[in-house]
Amino acid sequence: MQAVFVGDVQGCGLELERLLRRVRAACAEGESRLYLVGDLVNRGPDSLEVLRAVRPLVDSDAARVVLGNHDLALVEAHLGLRAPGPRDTSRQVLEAPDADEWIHWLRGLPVAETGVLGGRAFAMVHAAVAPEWTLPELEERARAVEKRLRAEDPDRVRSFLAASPQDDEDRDVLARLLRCRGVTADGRWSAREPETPQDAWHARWAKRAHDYGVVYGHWAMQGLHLAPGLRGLDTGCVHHGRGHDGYLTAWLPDMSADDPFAIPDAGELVQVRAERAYYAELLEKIGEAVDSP
Ligand SMILES: [Mn+2]
Repeated sequence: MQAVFVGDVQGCGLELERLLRRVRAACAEGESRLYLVGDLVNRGPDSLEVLRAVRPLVDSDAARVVLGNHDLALVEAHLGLRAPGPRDTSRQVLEAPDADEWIHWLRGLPVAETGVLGGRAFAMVHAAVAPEWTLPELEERARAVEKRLRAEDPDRVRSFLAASPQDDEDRDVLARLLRCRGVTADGRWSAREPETPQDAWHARWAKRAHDYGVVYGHWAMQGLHLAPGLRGLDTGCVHHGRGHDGYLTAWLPDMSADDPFAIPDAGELVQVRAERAYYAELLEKIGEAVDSP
C-alpha cells in the first residue's frame, strides 16, 4: 500500500481537495493510505470543512492523523483553558452545533503514529521527537499522553492540559511533540526558531544514527526539509506570500526502497500552490498590519 504523507493543512480546504485529487491520480494503480502531520485547522478559511473531509477517511482507516498544536488549542479552548484570538479562524469548529463531538474526536487523535515504509521504520509526529528517543521510547511516551487526553472525565483532561510541564512529564512530552523546534546540549527544548546555542531538534536527532525515519510538520518558516531520515512537510500553505510562496505538500515514499528516507529520494513529491494569501487576508480583515516572516 502506498503511503501518502501530507503537510500542515491549517484550514486550506481547497488546496487539500486539489492535492488529494492529484494524489489519487498518482496512485491510480493501487491502494493508498494518507498520513496527515496535524494542524488540520486554524488560520485558513475552512477548518470545519477540512475536519469533515478528513474524519471519514480516518474512520475507514484510509487516513491516519496526528494531533497538532492548533488542533490541541481547540480542545483547550473548549475546556475553557484559553480564549480564541482574532486570528483563530478555527473558532468556527467551537461554534458548530456538533462542537462537542469534534472536540471528542480531536482529543482521541494519536500524538505519534508509527509503522514501516519499505525497509525502514518510521514515526510521524506534528513537530518533533527528542533527539535521544528510540522508537519504542517514543511509542511508550506517546501512548501515556494519549491515555490522559482520552480520559472520560473532562475535568481530568482539563487538569492534565493545565499542568505545568515542569511538574508533569506527560504534559512536557505533549508540548514537545506538538511544538518543539530547538534543543540545547543539556536536553532543554524550545518552541521558538532555534538560536545559538540551540540547534534544530532534527540536527541533534540526526547525530544519533537512529534506525527509524521521522515525518513531521509545524515548521513553515523552515519549509520543505528533505534530509537522510527526515521529511519535514510544512510548506506553509496558509502562509502563502509571507516572503515566499506557500504550498500544500504530499510525500509519496518509494515503498520498495530499503530506505525510503535516503537522499536522493526515489519517491515523489506532489505540491499544490496556495490559491490565495490567506494569512495576509485574515490580518487585513481583523485590522492588523501584515507582517513578514
Ligand atoms: Mn503546528
